[in-house]
Amino acid sequence: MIPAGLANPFAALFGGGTPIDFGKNFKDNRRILGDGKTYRGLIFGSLCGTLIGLLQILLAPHIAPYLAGFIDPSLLVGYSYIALITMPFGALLGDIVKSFFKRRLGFERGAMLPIADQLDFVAGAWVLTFLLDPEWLLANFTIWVAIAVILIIPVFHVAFNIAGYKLGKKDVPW
Ligand code: CTP
Ligand code: MG
Ligand code: K
Repeated sequence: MIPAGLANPFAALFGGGTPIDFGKNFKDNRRILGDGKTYRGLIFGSLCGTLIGLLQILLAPHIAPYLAGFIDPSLLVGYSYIALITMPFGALLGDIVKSFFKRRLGFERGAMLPIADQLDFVAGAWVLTFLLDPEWLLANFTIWVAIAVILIIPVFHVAFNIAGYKLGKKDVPW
């Protein structure tokens, strides 16, 4: 989940420039996606997420011996090179789909839409990975992992958004 969760903060850090919707409006005369969804954010956000995942794979054999005895081995997630790409890329696709619906509901770019803003990336990451590597997703993500992820996310979401605001990378602290 770390590569998926970091994709959006990295998009905020390196994003900007040409918006994915090229500034165009939808039938309702509102932006299709808005200026908050850019090609640079999508590309660098997914790329950085994948690099973080590679780093995890490299570090895992060195960390695992220290975890043995402390945590239930069934909680250790094996890796998949497909998921390494689909988790962060899917996360940002989920974020884009959410923005499409946010615009249709009349929310401006950056407006807060609780729950959707926090869970968009989880839905996107899991759906895309389910489509391309269902075996890995179903083998590793039990209901308990899903519950843990959903409980932990709001904490990180708040922390990262405040950090992004303080760094001047976000206009609002959410
Ligand atoms: N970002 C980007 N490209 C993406 C996703 C994010 O450039 N594909 C950058 C944008 O600068 C964006 C910031 O990361 O403003 C924060 O992302 P997010 O909170 O997802 O976007 P919002 O600005 O809140 O826009 P929206 O209301 O559409 O979610
Ligand atoms: Mg936002
Ligand atoms: K988001």
